[in-house]
Amino acid sequence: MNYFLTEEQQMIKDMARQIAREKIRPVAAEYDEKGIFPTDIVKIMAESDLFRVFIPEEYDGFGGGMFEMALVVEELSRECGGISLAYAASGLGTIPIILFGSDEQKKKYLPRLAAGETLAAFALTEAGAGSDAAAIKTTAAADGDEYVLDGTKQWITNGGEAEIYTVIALTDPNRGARGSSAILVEKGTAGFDFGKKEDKMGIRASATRELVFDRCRVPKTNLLGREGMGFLVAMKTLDQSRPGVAAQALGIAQGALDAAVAYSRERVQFGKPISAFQGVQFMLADMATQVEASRALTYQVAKNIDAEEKGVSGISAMAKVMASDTAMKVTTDAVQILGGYGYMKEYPVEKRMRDAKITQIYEGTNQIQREVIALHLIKESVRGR
Ligand code: COS
Repeated sequence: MNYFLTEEQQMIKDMARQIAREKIRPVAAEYDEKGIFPTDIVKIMAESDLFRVFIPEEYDGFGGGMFEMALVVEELSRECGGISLAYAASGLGTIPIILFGSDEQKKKYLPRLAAGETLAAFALTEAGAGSDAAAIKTTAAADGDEYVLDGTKQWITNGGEAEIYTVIALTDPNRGARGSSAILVEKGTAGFDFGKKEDKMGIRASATRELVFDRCRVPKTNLLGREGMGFLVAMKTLDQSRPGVAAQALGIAQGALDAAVAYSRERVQFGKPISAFQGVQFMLADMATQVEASRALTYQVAKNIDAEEKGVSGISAMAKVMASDTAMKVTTDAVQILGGYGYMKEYPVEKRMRDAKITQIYEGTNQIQREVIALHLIKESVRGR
């Protein structure tokens, strides 16, 4: 379907597609199997200016937004949902700086992120605080003109690889969600270390690590926004970033659909390519319809976010739910169409099924997304809209 991209958006999409085909495709299976972080591909993305697309022009970006980021993430994810995540998770870590950073903080960090010299990461989750994001225990105690961080963050994407972390920690542990703050911490700061690297089902080329803070001192000037705004920073960041997960899911689904269509034309059974059988045709038709519907919703939601529409939590959650449930369904059906071959590592669909699964879980489980959508609906109804 034609989405009437501007010339610049088409160029961005084409550039991401080219990198995906020429650089990611040849290494995707190996990086997945060995769990290799794609430092080399990140460098190529940086040289091709892909990290600039969602950063404001005054900080060396191209001035686009979530829509441009989504175009890139989708194309990269068509070849590998793990490698694309180094890019997407850096986007997630950059959003709070764009939304809540002071001019000084933006000047310090955004040009480096735009150039792709360094990656960012976002650290909210802890062992006991996943869906219940307000249950975090990591503290940031004020001491003179510094904060002293103590605690452990879990499952942080780009952990160990990123240089800049937005960490949500309690500056006032007695006030729960309202006592949390968002604080920037740089890799290399004394008292900031990395725990074990996780061995995952999918997205295996991406780095998922613990962040361990042990009397880690950072200047108070690293605070994003004001003290007590941490939960708001986290929620607003996730409202913006969830279409990014949708775009990743969309790319994974499109890649699986492409593989299933191609295979169905080549695989001959009962004297005909299996694409001639209605049972397979109906599956492909449903897969394509779900992918296109997810794309339309994801693109539109990203555009609404970029237009600074208020109250996007509901539609942002819808895009994430729709695209990630689609990715799970489409990748599972692609494995079915490839049959026994689909189950084998030699063929590139079982990996897509493994990669798709996380998109229903992270940046808020799809159960949490449905809760967000329902609450939005009810609030709108109370307001009589
Ligand atoms: N934008 C702005 N404010 C928001 C908000 C949003 N999207 N969502 C909640 N808030 C505000 C609420 O309005 C409320 O403010 P007041 O205290 O002034 O009334 C405050 O934040 C607390 O909200 P609520 O009571 O709804 O918080 P809950 O603890 O019940 O949690 C959910 C709400 C479940 C939506 C939240 O915890 C969440 O998103 N969880 C998933 C976290 C997640 O995505 N984790 C994945 C890891 S991060 S990669």
